[in-house]
Amino acid sequence: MTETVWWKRGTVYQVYPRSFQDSDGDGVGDLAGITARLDYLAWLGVDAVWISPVYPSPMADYGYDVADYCGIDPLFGTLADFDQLVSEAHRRKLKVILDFVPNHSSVAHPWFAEARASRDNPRRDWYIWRDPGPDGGPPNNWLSNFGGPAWTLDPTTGQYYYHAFLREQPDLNWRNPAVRAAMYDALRFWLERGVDGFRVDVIWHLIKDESFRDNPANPHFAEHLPEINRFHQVYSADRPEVLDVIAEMRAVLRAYGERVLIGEIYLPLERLMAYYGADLSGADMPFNFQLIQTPWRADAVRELVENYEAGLPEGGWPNWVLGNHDQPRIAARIGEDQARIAAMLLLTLRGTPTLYYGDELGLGHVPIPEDRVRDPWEINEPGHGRDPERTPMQWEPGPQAGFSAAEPWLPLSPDHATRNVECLQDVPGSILTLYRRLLALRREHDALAVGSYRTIALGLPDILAYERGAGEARLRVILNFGTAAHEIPLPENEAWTILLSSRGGRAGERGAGRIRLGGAEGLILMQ
Ligand code: TEU
Repeated sequence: MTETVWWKRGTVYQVYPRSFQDSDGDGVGDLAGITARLDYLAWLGVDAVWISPVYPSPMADYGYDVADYCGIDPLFGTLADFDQLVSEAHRRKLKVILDFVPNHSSVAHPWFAEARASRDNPRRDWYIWRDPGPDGGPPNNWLSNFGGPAWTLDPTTGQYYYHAFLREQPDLNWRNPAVRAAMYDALRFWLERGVDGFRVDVIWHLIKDESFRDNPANPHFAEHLPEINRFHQVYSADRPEVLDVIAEMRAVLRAYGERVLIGEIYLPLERLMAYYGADLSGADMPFNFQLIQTPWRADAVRELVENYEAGLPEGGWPNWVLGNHDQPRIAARIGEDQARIAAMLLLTLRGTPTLYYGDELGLGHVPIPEDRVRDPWEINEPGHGRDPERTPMQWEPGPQAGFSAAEPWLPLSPDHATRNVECLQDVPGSILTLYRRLLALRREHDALAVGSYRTIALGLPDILAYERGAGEARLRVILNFGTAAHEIPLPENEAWTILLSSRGGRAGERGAGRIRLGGAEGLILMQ
């Protein structure tokens, strides 16, 4: 039971670089800022930092529109700053994972400038061009994830180009071997600089239906949903050939040893599992967003964990995440008390956990005044914006919470004077202390890091309980999703010691048999 690959044992911490730490006083976070905060990440006890895109970009989608796959945007710093970040991270035994955005470039990428210049340009086929439909409109019914049609007519050549996201984000043609070769070279560029892996953006989108068939209507579409849900995205994404591409990508990484490939995949469980690839040739970790998508109830989460575990291919390594820069924050979804339970769940389930910066402070939904909206999705489809979960990290009680010397690009949470690292780091019962303690326990106990998982049936609807085991060691996790206290019936003659309570205190408490569990309390017990 000694899984040694770092990304199986390790925990990942996602940094949204605009919002972590500003070092040059322009109100936007940058690479030197992240470097300056590496000691914090080491103190917290994570193993890897995943950085959302920092490539040169017009920032139509805040970096997810890349104009050069082998550079750093001046807003974030220089390649020298990047190298510095990697070496300082490695000095602290932290891995660095880059966000790679291969599905689409920016319209400002020189490749696209060439491609759009003429129909016979050698780069034309690097993107996806189609003649107008019979009525002169878009070639098919595919929609943009950010609202409106996914096709934009380019007047120079009279053809439409395809963009699964903004019109500023034209999709690359991954059926073209030259595109693949260029993108694999870009991966090597960063691998050579010491990057430990990639989180690959919308990896399930890379290949589209060869004949561009219309997507079928979704009978469950409701007006409150983003427009993209009008159709099932069965032809515009998740095509079987994408798995060959991912296997090629993975092979590029493997040539450099233990580098990890994490794929961003929003698909139902059965399809998600396909992305481990035949004989595990695919993504090392197809991102598992199920905790974000499942209602926060003990029975629902229990079922989800069991289904996920059961659905894993032989040898496939699990992973879990509670939130990211596209999703309402966990504390906003379920409240801070339950966010603590969620932290305990995330860090005690079997599989690699990914934390989203600020969740360790219990950061919630930050209201964004109309004149400060930044996310283009919010502008296209009000109500779906992602700014509230992208606000600056809160470091200290002082001005701008220590994030910047200037007004930050997005507002701070109104509670930043108290909800910040400095105020919470030494407080025994704080959520930050809880996260740190959980991360430490994961390192101390093989049962948590790499052990087996088994649900414990207690017959209490609000309680989720499970056992993690490695060798002789057994740990029990008992999580109360409700507000009522319970006496938990454990076998009479079984002694236990509390390792951690989600509310603080109680560590070291011993007993046998029944144990008291407070409302909204989570416990880790050692047998
Ligand atoms: O997100 C892809 C994606 O599918 C989400 O936008 C999703 O549609 C939404 O969160 C609803 O669940 C990735 C990046 O994470 C996102 O920030 C980018 O905007 C997008 O790709 C385009 O690159």
